[in-house]
Amino acid sequence: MRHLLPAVLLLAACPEPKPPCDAHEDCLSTEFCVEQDFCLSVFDRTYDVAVVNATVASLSPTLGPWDPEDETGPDILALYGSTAENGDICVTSTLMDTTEGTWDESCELTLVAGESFAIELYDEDVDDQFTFLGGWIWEDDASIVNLVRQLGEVQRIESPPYSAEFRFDPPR
Ligand SMILES: [Ca+2]
Ligand SMILES: [Ca+2]
Repeated sequence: MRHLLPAVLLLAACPEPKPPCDAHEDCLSTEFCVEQDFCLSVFDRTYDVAVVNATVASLSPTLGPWDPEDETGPDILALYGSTAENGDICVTSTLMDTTEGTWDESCELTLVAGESFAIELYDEDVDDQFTFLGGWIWEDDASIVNLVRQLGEVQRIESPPYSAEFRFDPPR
């Protein structure tokens, strides 16, 4: 018994190992399982996030042509990120004259617990005016954890006639 105490003290001094996992469910509700190996917190972490493509209606919200002046299609862009004041936001480039588009770009976003995540689609007009078309919001931490748990996979959301595909890639 006399020799036990120093050994216990030595163990306590070692850094605590990350809990091992095979699946996300093995982690805490605010964590995700990395490479079936260890759990990491979803929040206070920076991801590479992309809106991969989007589709909007063939008619404008007023049910007329999109750009009456030149009779061209909508000029779509996606704004995505935190809805909190001073939260992280990304904006795609604008795809001209199309109701469906694909982006080959991404942007870094830091997720913070308690902040909602949203994807919003806009039509860009002359004089830097933007018309909101449609969008989606993930309001609670649990739904955002679920997005991150599909890390690296293209995820799809739709509310006809609007749809978007997006992807969270691993933290850099
Ligand atoms: Ca146009
Ligand atoms: Ca336009």
